[in-house]
Amino acid sequence: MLSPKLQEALNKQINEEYYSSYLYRSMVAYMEEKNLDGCAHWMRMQADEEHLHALKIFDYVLERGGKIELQTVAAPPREWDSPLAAFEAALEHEKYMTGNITKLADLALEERDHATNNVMQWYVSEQVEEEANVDDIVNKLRMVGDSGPGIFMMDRELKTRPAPTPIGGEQA
Ligand code: OFO
Repeated sequence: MLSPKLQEALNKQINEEYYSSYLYRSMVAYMEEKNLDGCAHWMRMQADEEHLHALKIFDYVLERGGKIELQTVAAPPREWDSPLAAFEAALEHEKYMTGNITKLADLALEERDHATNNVMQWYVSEQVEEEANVDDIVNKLRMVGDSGPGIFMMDRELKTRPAPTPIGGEQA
């Protein structure tokens, strides 16, 4: 059985993951408006992945006999100053999410709930990968600057991002 504190924190994290998905979905729309198909595709894959992150915790809470309490998902921003600014915002957001996951892993240890800590370790590794991926894109976009051909190449590269693997198999 989940402790009340952990149940509340996991429900909050479900909301954070849904917000992440919503944020990236908003970035999809922004990139589409800029005719950056590859950037839009990358954001779409990220939004789908965050949705899977929410579902993984959702299913875990149910598996532990916990109560799901879905909350209102806040509206994300709709505009950024540039595609680079959107990716910078994505990087900041992932750092924020890493902080949330770390707190949850700490709480699981405090509550001596090793099963929840185990699930959180999956998210810890996932966050390392996500931060590294977005950081790489931010660095490349900074290098490219205003160069049209550079942005064209980057956009083409981002279009190759594969879809996340659904939960149940080995998840992306
Ligand atoms: Fe990228 O945030 Fe989920 O965990």
